[in-house]
Amino acid sequence: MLLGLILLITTLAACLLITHPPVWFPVAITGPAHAFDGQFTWTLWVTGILFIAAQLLLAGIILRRRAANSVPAPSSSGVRASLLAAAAMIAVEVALAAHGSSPLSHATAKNPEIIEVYAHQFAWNFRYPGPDGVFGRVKTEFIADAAGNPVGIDPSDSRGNDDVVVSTLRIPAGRPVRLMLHSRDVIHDFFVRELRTKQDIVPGMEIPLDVLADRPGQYEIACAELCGLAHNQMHGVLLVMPAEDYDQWKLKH
Ligand SMILES: [Cu+2]
Repeated sequence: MLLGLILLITTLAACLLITHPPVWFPVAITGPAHAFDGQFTWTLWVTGILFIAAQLLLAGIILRRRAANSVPAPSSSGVRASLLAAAAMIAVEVALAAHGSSPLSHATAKNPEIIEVYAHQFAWNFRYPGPDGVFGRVKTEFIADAAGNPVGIDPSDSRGNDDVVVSTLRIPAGRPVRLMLHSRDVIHDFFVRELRTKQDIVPGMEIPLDVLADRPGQYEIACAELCGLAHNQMHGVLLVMPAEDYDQWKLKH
């Protein structure tokens, strides 16, 4: 009786979770993020229905055995049915995995706007190439936070004179952007919940991350790699601006 009740409550809770889902995630702002949410909903429905079916089957078997008050010997047809059910489950899971692989594979954007991201303990900096459209050379020896050169722009390279280094990441909505991720010190991780993306940033490497945001707004950039004592304070701001506002902002810098 108690077992039946527990089964009933868990099945009911599973039904409610599917029919009245809580707000699982913050708003999605890119195509892959929307696809991620779609995949999550698919997975929840398919596995939820399988779970409920399994619970009902289990409850039915228990009640029948209790009524008969006996435990019959395993039959070959029963074993066959179990194997078939297991094979069906595996096929469903493989299909789900195959369906889910496409949201996670990002298409490479054509002519993206390039913005450099520099992570260090425990802050973010972002570099834009300025009016000339070319980034100046950077060298570790020129890194000087107090002097306003947190990314180490080489003063002898004139291409870097107009580079813009800021602590808020501004990108235009509706246009492809390629973030080139750099670390000054240890491994960090660029994480914006609304992008549904986490990307490790490894010192000595330049890692591209394509983003095409479709919704203006202000979002949090968090470091998702434990990178030191003040890791929890390593926040940044991603500002997705209407494209015209973004162009205006660039003209002023
Ligand atoms: Cu970090």
